Amino acid sequence: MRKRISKILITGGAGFIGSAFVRLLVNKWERSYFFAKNRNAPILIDKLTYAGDLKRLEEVKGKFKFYKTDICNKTSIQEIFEKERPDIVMHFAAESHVDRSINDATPFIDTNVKGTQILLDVSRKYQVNKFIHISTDEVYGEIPNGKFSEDSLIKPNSPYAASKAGADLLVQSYIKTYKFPAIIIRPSNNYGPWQYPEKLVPLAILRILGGEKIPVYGKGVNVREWLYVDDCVRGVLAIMQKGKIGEIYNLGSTCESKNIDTVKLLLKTLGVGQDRFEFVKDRLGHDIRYSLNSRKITNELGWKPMIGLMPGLKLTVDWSLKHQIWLKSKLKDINQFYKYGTK
Ligand code: NAD
Ligand code: TDX
Repeated sequence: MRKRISKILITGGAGFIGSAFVRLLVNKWERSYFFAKNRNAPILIDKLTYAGDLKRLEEVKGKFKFYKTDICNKTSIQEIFEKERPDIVMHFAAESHVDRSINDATPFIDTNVKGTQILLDVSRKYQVNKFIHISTDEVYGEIPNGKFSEDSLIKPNSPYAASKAGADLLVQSYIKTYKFPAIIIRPSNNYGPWQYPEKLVPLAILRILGGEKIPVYGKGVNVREWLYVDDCVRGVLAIMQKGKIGEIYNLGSTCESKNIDTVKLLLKTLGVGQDRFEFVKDRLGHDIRYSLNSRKITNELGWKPMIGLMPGLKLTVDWSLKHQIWLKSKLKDINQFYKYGTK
């Protein structure tokens, strides 16, 4: 008998990381005989907020099913589950930008906490086999020295991080209370093609392309662990396929860099002067450093990051130069959000 391929439902599939995961799935499985026979195309749910964009999925057009809906709309989510009966839920959908959460936490609580709870309830009702929750390293809070392991306490600082931590706690409560088959993944800072240019790396590139300077918060000493998005989604796929139910997996690159160094590397890659940045007012409550111990996924599942920071930034700059129209199409929204000229 021919093996049936799992039906995978992906929330936030039109977002930066979700779309990279969809492209990986489709490109990987397109080559598979079973995929072709069974036609189990991935099912995407996305509200298409300012951050969602189907252009990210043009190269796999026609190879997924798309529902434009809000994960907070329980009726709509139930209808989709009733119709599609997914085996696996990959939950990427979220409000994802720290600065926006500092301006207004409301959509963060709605989508990240309430939306996750609705998705958990509907997934439980329809007895999915696996629920993969995409969390973040930010739930642990900041760590001036050392590294967070999966056993570290969560101590989120920004409203964004608090909303993601709330979601993690809900997932863990469902695992314990209902033996719900979930796994939590905590990736570090992602960057790469199709990232919305509100985040440091694409924003910096956009500013340089516009002849402006890169705004660096505070003194630029905050450290982030940079993970190229293709490495991230390979890790997510490995966890989806082989991860242990009920577990948490950190997903980091070990590529730590101070913001000022990251910006200088970018300036070098872009081939412009090293002075094309300016220090601006610091982010409120700015976490000084994130750093993950990701030995568990490497030891248990054999995943390792393959793209270092220099080559990753080079790939990102090359992609950005070819996709300037897309990046610049977000300029109005970015300027409206940041309001003042140089940000
Ligand atoms: P993103 O902002 O690029 O994409 C989020 C997607 O979710 C968008 O397509 C948006 O339209 C959709 N969405 C938002 N609210 C929704 C709702 N209520 N209903 C349905 N869809 C909705 O985010 P991203 O960078 O791709 O992040 C994906 C996930 O990974 C998030 O859960 C985020 O917290 C997590 N994460 C991101 C990073 C990073 O560096 N970008 C790092 C660690 C973890
Ligand atoms: O203009 C800027 N200047 C600047 O100095 C921006 C946008 C950021 N920064 C700094 C703040 C951070 O220290 O750069 C660092 C990275 O900032 P972001 O790109 O906003 O990411 P961060 O706040 O670290 O959060 C990211 O990683 C964890 C993602 O946005 C989250 O979704 C993810 O969970």
